[in-house]
Amino acid sequence: MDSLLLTGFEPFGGDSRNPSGEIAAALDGTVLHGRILIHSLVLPVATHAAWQLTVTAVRRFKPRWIVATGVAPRATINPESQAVNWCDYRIPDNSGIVRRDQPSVPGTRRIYRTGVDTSNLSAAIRAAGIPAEPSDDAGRFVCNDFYTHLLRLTSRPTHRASRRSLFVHVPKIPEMGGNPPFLPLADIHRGLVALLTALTVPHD
Ligand code: PCA
Repeated sequence: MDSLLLTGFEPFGGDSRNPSGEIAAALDGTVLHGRILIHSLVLPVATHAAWQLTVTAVRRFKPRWIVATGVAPRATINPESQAVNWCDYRIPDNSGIVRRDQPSVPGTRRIYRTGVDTSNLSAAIRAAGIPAEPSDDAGRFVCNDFYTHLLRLTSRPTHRASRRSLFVHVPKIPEMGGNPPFLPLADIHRGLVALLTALTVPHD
């Protein structure tokens, strides 16, 4: 059976919830199209530790797709079309590190793009009744930092998940409090299942 690695993050910045990690954990063991097994990881909000765990899981599960998710104050689900190789953390990560004005990976490209069609996937989420649109800015915090590492790894043509890795930002849930916009957890869950189903649809 093929596999798909799905990651989400733990809560951070004083929040007690993070829908990305909760939904990743809930989808662990789900089978898509009767032939693709989801392996999930809930990652610490600290890029180095999160990336080490991901590399270990990629070696173990050899996924054909890697979908990473995180929460951001957005009104819609946003498949991210690119990572910018630049960090400018506005708050410390969960290990207390603040990376200001520095590259994520020194001495390499400034921009990494996904090979996945973010417009198609957004349309698939909307077809399930959930608001979605592509984004070209994953921020300058841990999610973008992590996405730079992910796209750099999977830009190698020989990688099993070459051009099949993606980062998705999801909105906050109402239980997190603070300012809207929010989307209910069940809606984000449904939207991500629609995305994963469309991403892995068999072409034969
Ligand atoms: N969102 C943060 C990091 C972890 C998460 O869920 C971000 O957008 O960078």
